[in-house]
Amino acid sequence: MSRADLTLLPEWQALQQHCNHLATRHLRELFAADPGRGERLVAAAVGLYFDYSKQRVDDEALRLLRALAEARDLEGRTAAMFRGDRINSTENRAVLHVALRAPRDAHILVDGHDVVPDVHDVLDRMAAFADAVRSGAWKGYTGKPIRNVVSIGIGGSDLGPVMAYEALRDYSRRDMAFRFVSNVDGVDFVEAVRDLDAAETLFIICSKTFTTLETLTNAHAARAWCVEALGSEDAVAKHFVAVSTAAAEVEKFGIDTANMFGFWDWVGGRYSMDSAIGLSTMIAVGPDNFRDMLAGFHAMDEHFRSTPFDTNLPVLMGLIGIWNANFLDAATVAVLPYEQYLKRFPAYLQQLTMESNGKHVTLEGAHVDYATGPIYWGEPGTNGQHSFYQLIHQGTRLVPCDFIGFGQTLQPVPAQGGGDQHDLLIANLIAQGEALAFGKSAEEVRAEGTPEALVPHRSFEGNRPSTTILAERLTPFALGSLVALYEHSVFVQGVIWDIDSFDQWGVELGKQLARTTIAELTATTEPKLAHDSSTNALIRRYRQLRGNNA
Ligand code: G6Q
Repeated sequence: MSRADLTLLPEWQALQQHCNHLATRHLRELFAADPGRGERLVAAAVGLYFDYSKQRVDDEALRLLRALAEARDLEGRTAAMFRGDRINSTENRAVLHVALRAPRDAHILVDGHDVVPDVHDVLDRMAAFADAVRSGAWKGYTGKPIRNVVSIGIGGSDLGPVMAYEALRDYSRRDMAFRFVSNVDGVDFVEAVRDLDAAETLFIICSKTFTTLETLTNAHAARAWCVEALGSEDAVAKHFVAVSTAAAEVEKFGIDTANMFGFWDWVGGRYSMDSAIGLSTMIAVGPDNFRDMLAGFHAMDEHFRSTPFDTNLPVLMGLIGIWNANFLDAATVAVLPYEQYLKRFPAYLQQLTMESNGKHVTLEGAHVDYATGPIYWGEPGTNGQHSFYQLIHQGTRLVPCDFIGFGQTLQPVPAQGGGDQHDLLIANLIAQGEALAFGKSAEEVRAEGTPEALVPHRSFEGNRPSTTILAERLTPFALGSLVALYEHSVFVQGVIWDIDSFDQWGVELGKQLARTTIAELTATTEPKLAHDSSTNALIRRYRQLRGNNA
């Protein structure tokens, strides 16, 4: 049987049947029938407590999901990834972000070459450079130490560093400014540098290919800004470093490859925050904290590759995602960190999950006849509670939620009336999961004395699934383990769906399309347009608005 025939697998069909049966049972019933459910349907590893008891699964659903994973050879595919096989088949590449956090004494071979020493060479060079910048030993062109770091990159070369910097801000050098520029909208660059002294500013140009339009455009703007402020081209050597796999392109731009930190084609952009792409993170938090983060990633890698499916966090998360997306027909997942430092985590996960699993053909190129990657979105709690939670509680769509919280805050603030503001935060997290699962029946609403006309409006059906992830404290280690949890859960789902989670042809398309249009927008004489009528009209309208034809 071809791997494309997912929905014909007996395990899939058994899941479908079981789902039809389970659909009639409310989470209230599942909890009532099994008083220990809340302590049984949990798993803990690498400092993360993972409560999936409020998902609409039972033991049989979980057993069938594990059987499905076995039928799709999840174990074999995982081994192939860790072994360095070229599992990114459409790009003919190995997928080895796990090598980025492998300890020094590990051995991981790509085409017979052990990549672990290469990884540690770069990490050591990054650490030496980060220390030099942090200590002031690295001087700018005029002899001043660096106080501002501006990381320029986009997509996978931006979202990870931004997220990690925000997440680990409490561990960062507060006497330095860290800024991130990604958008080709000049506003992004101008606002990032407007109050900075070029003599104290280091630009890190992050681009795997070093050909990305946005990044190169912003890098050129940065270079012009720096050279103008410091009065010499020679300043570039002291104020620009590059992170890339493309040494020739870096040189072409004018950055000495001695100031380049490399990585490899077996690191996908969205899986690269723990490679040299994380140089800004390392300068912000220091090499020791960066290594703690890598240790968190690695601990989750080891847990993932060696733990039986029934207690394996990424496997559970991935399989529950399959259940929700394919059997309960949920089109989205809301990621709701009750931790302000994780405010960019949902944006980061959007790329990780949607660029990886937003695919409609199998590895063999057949069109899938099942849903693949759901839409990920979210905001930190409690902010979201005052906006979109309404739809999650009482709307007509099923929105499975991931709640993420920590036992200890990094910023204790005594709350009026006792406790800490953090207790209020986590009380909200726990209460939301409870309300989503159990709802509030019409009888309960009536019993509160609600007028009959309002009872339907104030009732909550409940039965809305969520997972709650708790950890002790947001440390670099915890961040690494959390990111790796999602990375591997994405992989698990890609294996079940039989898609290439590591290519991104949709992004490549965007990289090409604008190149033709830009010439038409900026031509000094009216261009001959051969697009569809809407595109032609938009180009003409923009040219008018811009004043080209004036
Ligand atoms: C990530 C994607 C994409 C990529 C950016 C930037 O997996 O491939 O988001 O990271 O397009 O690419 P460069 O790093 O090559 O500039």
